[in-house]
Amino acid sequence: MKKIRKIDSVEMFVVRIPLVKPFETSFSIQTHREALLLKIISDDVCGWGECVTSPDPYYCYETNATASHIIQDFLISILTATNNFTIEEVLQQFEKIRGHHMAKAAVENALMDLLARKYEIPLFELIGGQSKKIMSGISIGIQEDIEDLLESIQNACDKKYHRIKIKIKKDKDIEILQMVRSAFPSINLMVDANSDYTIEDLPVLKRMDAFNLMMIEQPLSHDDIYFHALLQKQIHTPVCLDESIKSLNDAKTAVEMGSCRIINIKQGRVGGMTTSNKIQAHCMENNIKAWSGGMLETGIGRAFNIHLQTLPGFVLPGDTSETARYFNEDIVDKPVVLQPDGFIEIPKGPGIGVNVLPESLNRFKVFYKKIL
Ligand code: OSB
Ligand code: MG
Repeated sequence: MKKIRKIDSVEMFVVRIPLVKPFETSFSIQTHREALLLKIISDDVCGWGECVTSPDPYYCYETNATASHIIQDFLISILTATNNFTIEEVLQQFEKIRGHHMAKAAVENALMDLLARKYEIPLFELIGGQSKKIMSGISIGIQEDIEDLLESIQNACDKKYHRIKIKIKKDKDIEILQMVRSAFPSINLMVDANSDYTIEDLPVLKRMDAFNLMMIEQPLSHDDIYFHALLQKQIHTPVCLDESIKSLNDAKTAVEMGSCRIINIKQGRVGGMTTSNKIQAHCMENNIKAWSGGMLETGIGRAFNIHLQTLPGFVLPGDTSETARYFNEDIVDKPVVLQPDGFIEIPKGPGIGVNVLPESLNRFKVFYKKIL
């Protein structure tokens, strides 16, 4: 069992990086990625983690402020109270804190990177994955103008993205899908509603069956599992859950109830790589397809998502896009780029394989605190 001896230092940063274009969903318009980062050092080895929270609680209840509170006032004290520990042991202790999976994931991620670097292996090896090319996927925000949407889809096709997801919301759905499908009859297409509908909207959700979509992601409430099961029984298009799955137990419940045929595993949302690994294994055993979601992560979180997809349950392309799709400049040394066939290479080297650039970190930094 790979162990960490003792935590020597913990630092927290918040960086605020402008997006190349605002990103609109049914719940917000984002112009920047404001990311809370953790740097943990043990025996001169350093690991980085990124928290997938935002400043606001519109995607889920956690925010940068709640994560900062939970990390500083609870999680780090658990870490410093033990020596010679495995990550599983730490996670077991984290369980006494209810929820706050994003805060927990940030700490777990930093420990994962640190542990892989300590043993000089790439992160995918630490989690038991197989080296391979990673599929790409792009998530296109809600566009004011249909021409802009069609152009973004064309650009994504030209880059050979393996699947295209478009954000929808009530009254910005059927008409848009008709236009997209007539312009692009055969692309791998899916939609993400970010919880904008209720079961009363069944008629409109049924109409989406006409568009040969790979799936409808999170149509109903962010905390619902029951009504998604009713919905899945009445539509042909696979339902994919995102917001509703915050833990292994949620995934088991959804599978048991038939609430979805696909799960979007965001490692940052479910508490980290370890839980994601368990969820993908559970999906495989139950014929549920999984893919890796994104939260507009910087190069740090993006690298974790890439390594995660070396596990066999990740059978569908995820929201893993090029760095340049979101940022002109990032805080790590290796941007994510698409190969001519649309695949992504795992960054080489120990740990997550990318390194934080101190100068860029400093330039985008809006907050810093030495916690330990
Ligand atoms: O619902 O998947 C989502 C971004 C922020 C919050 C929620 C979601 C998203 C995305 C973009 O769809 C995913 C990405 O490219 O990182
Ligand atoms: Mg989603």
